[in-house]
Amino acid sequence: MDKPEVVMVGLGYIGLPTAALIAQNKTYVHGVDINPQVVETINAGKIHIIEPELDDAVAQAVKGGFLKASTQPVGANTYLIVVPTPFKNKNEPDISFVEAATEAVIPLLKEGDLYIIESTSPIGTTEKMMQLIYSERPELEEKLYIAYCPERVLPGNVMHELVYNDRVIGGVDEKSTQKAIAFYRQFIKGDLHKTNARTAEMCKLVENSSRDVQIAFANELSLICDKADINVWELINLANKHPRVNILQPGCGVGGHCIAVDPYFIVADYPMESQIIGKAREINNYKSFWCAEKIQTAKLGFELEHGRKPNIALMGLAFKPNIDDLRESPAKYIAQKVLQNANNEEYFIVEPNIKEHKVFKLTDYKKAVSRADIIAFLVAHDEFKGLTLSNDKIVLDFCGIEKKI
Ligand code: SAJ
Repeated sequence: MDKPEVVMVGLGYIGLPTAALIAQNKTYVHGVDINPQVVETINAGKIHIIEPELDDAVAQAVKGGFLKASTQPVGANTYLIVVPTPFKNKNEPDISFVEAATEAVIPLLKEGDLYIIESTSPIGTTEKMMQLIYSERPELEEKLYIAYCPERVLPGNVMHELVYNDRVIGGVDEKSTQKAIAFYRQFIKGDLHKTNARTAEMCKLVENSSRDVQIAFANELSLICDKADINVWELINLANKHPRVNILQPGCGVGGHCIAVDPYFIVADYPMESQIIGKAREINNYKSFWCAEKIQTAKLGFELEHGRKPNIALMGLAFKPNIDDLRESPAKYIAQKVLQNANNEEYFIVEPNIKEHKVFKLTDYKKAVSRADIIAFLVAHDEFKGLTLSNDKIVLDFCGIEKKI
């Protein structure tokens, strides 16, 4: 491989597709990951995550010599930081991976280099990293370009959205913003909107918090409608006939590694001000607990009525429909909670998008539905739509499969 122009630190769900996209453009990319197995897999032209079209993109990039992975960064012109920002203590953002990635590239930086953070980060992180860089390399002060540019791709459609979504790009100064825009312009067909680093950081958090708040509204309605004996699906459909109303769908809670996480980055730093954002998180978390309780109640009711233990089907484990990703999944949480209270009932755990799971014994969805007395729909996978269910089944439709309560 020729001298890399780009170093990509973090080869996960966003870093690897982005590296492949840049490499497809015949720009040399040196990918870095702390996991040697990930590095080995990528260098073999293979991938360690499931994402449509990513396998071909990585295979081509590696074969063409434009993408190489390693556990260590090397010198380049542009450094992209795309590592996770998990939680520490009680829902506080942990930027130690961003710090470690930055520390790893600091010795390699030279005048005129571009350093970009894409990782979801609390407000002020880019400025903090700038201070860290200049504290160790004071001779580079004002001589680097430093910017924040969050990703906003939807899992399952990453390769398309990476190219066509608009991006928000915020430098620590105007020249950094311009330099980062020129970099992304090479690969991205969506519009590139310029701002400052703090606004770009907040923008990412706000996008996901906005969706979380809107889903919380739908989930709150589902709790009210359950008590008020109103079909929430019909209600939302009717309310959405208003030209300026667009309510989202209730479900069994909010999952994934973004929407259920990012709002806490605002709440942790601005707890007094972020009342709605914090409450939305509580409502969406409570909705999962409520679903588990509903299953428990249905189970006890069945036993009282029939004098025997019911068979129970839990339909879906993924964090949203038609994917195999179980990270932060409310359906998985509900299954765990229900199984903790198991008392000799027979359970059928269903997840058509995965073959096997190390904790849950999986059952085919048709078999589960035919053998169960209680069917709890947790995820609206396509396979579950249009199933014929006999009238003697108790159906708990948490995700709108039947659009009946
Ligand atoms: N959900 C509902 N009701 C709805 C819509 C979603 O309960 O009406 C639930 C889903 O079942 C799931 C959760 O919300 O559990 C999140 O799913 P999602 O499809 O809304 O979002 P993600 O997490 O797959 O991706 C989001 C996207 N952000 C926004 O739509 C604002 C994506 O564009 C971001 O790039 C991604 O987060 C990220 O990486 O931050």
